[in-house]
Amino acid sequence: MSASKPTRATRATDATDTRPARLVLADHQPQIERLQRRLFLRSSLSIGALAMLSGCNMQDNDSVDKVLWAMSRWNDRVQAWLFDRNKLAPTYSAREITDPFPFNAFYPEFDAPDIDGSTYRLEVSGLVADKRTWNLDQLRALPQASQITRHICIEGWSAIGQWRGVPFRTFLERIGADLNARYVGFKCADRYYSSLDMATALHPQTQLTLDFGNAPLPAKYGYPLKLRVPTKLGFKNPKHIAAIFVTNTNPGGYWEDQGYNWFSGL
Ligand SMILES: Nc1nc2c(c(=O)[nH]1)N[C@H]1C(S)=C(S)[C@@H](COP(=O)(O)O)O[C@H]1N2
Ligand SMILES: [Mo]
Repeated sequence: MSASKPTRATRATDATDTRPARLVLADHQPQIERLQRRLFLRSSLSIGALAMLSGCNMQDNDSVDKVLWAMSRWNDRVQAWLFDRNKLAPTYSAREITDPFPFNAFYPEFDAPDIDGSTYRLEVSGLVADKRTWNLDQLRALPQASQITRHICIEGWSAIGQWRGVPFRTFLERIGADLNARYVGFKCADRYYSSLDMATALHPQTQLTLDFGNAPLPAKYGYPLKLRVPTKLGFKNPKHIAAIFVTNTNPGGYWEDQGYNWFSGL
């Protein structure tokens, strides 16, 4: 961090801020909470630890934020490096399925998008050979697989569900995606968006899901198409997918861009 380039504002605070660290820490509480969410630390970070890690003036909100984002990106790289592309998420038996399954979105259930399956087209773009759109019959004609896995939401609940659909690797191969690209991005019908590292996109349990239980996805659970990623937290499982793109530029995500750790692997 460039503690060597203080702004005029920080120099002014330096000279006058003789408050105890506890009060300075209180000023930065929202940023520290965001950092804790990114790093999933249970213990509190002290002002001293943060200052030491960053070598950064703790009175400058701008540079504090830059340090926190830099630490989160570093954390993404470590998690990506630790990710075992062959390790499977636990699977469960049919009698362990959670009923009723919880709904979650950034809006209430009655606002879930109402999509007409007969006119629905999935868009494909970016680093792929075949950019044709897909309708639901074409997606159902691809090989399908079923899984009973646990969905874990960062808000503090988890539930076991059954999903069926196209192994995402099969889909990426079918569209001639550049499998050496770094990211796959998702745009949803409700303005939600998210993205995955390519290793997770190619993981054997990552699924382009059409069915929940033994029926098409209900509106609240992502009709007509969602991504099921049992190796990631729930917010990295986009529902109501409208477009998929392959890219080398990190597309971020709805919660990711508000401070939730981007990798969020389990
Ligand atoms: N399109 C869309 N996808 C989304 C969300 C959303 O608000 N919109 N919320 C995410 C979050 S935080 C969770 S926990 C899961 C909830 O999925 P469920 O309703 O099937 O339990 O969807 C994820 N995918
Ligand atoms: Mo969530």
